[in-house]
Amino acid sequence: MNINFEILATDPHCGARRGRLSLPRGEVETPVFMPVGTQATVKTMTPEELQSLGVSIILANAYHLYLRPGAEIVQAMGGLHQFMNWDRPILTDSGGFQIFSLAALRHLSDEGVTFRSHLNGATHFLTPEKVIALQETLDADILICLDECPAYGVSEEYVVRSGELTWRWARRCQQARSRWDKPLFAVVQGGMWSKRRREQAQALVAEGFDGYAIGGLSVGEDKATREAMLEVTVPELPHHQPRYLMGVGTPEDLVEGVARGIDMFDCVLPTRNARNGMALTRFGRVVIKNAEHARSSRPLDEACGCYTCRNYTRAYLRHLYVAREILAYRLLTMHNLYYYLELMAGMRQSLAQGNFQEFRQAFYSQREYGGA
Ligand code: PRF
Ligand code: ZN
Repeated sequence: MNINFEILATDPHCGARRGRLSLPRGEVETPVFMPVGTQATVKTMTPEELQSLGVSIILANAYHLYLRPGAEIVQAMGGLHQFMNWDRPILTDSGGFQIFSLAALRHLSDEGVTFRSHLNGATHFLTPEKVIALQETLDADILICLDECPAYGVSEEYVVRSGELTWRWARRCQQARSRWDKPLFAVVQGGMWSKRRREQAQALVAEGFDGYAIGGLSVGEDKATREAMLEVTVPELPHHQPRYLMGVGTPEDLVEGVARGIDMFDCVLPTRNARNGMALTRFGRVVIKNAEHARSSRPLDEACGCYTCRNYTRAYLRHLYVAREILAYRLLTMHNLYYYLELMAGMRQSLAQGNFQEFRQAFYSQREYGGA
């Protein structure tokens, strides 16, 4: 398929660009943050709440839905969108990463990967062909190739052989597609070796995918290494196609990723941290259980327009969190997602107006001098 991705503006001082991805289920303005809905739910949020936050696309995970409830059940319920009552686009990750991070007793062969379910220990065998069929059965809007994400710190030799496997699997994913109307992204691996990143990107680009994901980052490396890997990988990718940085990250990672030419992001950080009592704000992190908030009549952030900040004090949020009330997780998730979406919207606006560098500077000075 020829993916419908339009570049609307670029920044002359860095790789940042503003774009629009048009999919049958809706338009996605980029750069975009995709909230993580691993198990066909963005934890604690209803689809209506996500829509009111301005979420245009979410992520789901083929591996998790394959294990539970099973793709046949989702299909019988009318597909993933009808099942979860979300009618906007969904990108499904292949599960490549989860198999390597969650499943027990993995065995890799050229043919595919055998592993034990992290839920009940049952043995499963997944191939590139099965993973594509799975994502088509779920009726996802963007599909991701099966890849191997090498652990941080493995040898260069391992990364080379693993990268060749990821490339062969990507080719098989490409051939296995029966629904050509669905964009398929390949995953660039290559560990922390610039040369291997470049080679892997070139080899995958030669096969002609609809977009490119950058995997194997935020696995233990420092920020400078992560940024260096982006700087060598992105220039190898076609300008006119979307680039997706998988599972990365912090607000700084989003700003620095955009500056290096990334269009799409996902990360559990805003939703997971919310459930751990951490709010992310323009000024930095707020640990809501801290005693300093016990009598605070301030919201998390005075200037935040989210439902939580418009209606609740830190004292109340702290009380709910300490008492383990479910509302605490909901209210903090709502704030964190609002903050991430606002940050992306701010970057898109600054790119459209030609002042992304000023936006980037303001982002850092707020964090330095703001104080939470
Ligand atoms: N591969 C896949 N999904 C992923 C990753 C990867 O390397 C990562 C690494 N940060 C997150 N999600 N398929
Ligand atoms: Zn807020």
